[in-house]
Amino acid sequence: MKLLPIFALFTSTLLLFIGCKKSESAAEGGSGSGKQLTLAMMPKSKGNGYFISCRKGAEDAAKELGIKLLWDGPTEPDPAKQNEIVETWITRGVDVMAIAVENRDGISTALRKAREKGIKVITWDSDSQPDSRDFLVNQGTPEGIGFTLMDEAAKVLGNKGEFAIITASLTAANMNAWQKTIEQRRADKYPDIKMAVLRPCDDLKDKAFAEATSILNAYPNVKLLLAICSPAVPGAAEAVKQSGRTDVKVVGLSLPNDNKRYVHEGITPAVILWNTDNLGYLTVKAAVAVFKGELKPGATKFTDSRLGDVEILGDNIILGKPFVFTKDNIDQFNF
Ligand code: RAM
Repeated sequence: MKLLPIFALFTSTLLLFIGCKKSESAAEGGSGSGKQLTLAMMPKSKGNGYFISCRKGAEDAAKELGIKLLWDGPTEPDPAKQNEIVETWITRGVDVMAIAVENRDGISTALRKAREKGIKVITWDSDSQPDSRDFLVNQGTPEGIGFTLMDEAAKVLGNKGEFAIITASLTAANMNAWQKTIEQRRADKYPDIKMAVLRPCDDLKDKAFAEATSILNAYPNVKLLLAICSPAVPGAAEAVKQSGRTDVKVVGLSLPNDNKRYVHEGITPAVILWNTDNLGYLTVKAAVAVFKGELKPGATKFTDSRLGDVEILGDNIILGKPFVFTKDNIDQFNF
């Protein structure tokens, strides 16, 4: 019986030593053990156009750095599947992981386990528990995104009336962070605006369509659908279109290409987003820098050849401010 703790101690010391060896001298895409550095990167779901768009930037950065990029995840949002893939990557002994997290609390144990095995872990787009990763690559601050959403919603509503929120899930950290800052902004600046109801759509367009349709029927005073996940904006807009309601508008976070027709038809006055290509690109650059020991907790900026100086707030690497696409500028963009 007495042996076990010693064994565990020995093993963990040994694994710690291997972990250190891994990150030493990882120049030019190497993992320090002579083999190519392997970064395992996971979207919330592979079928979501938003993450497909992020992947392009990730692939470009990986090519630039000469590293091996593993891109895998559930086809549709599935927290258990995310855990499963993390376990597979732990067994495989990847060098560093970058995870866009569906269920903040559900995945954190697996990520801590990866770190105990000497694997570097960061999150991107949506966070895990902070003690289960080094950094979050965040597309914007919660205030930057939540306040922009509420300000655009207020503009459409004329600073009064009711709106509804269609979110992706109740477990995703990014969704919960934005809901908080939307409410903060509403309470601070728009007391005559009321949030009538919030509905999750599992980050699926068809489900967002169904949720939007039931909101339109159940909440006749709701004049704006605030869709804070990318599949929900075109889903909600199609629901408004098919309902024939001309008194209800849609605003939300989504890709310009998926919403151009609804913007030009006047159903969606504003689509808000960031440069998804740069988000994927920055995530790879940051992950490799963490692995190489070039980016450590406490850093206040990250300087990159393509993106320049990127601000770091605490343990959040901030891509930048969101952009508002409208009928006047949306055709200038193609993603
Ligand atoms: C969906 C996902 C993602 C979020 C975007 C805005 O694609 O929920 O996490 O950042 O919407």
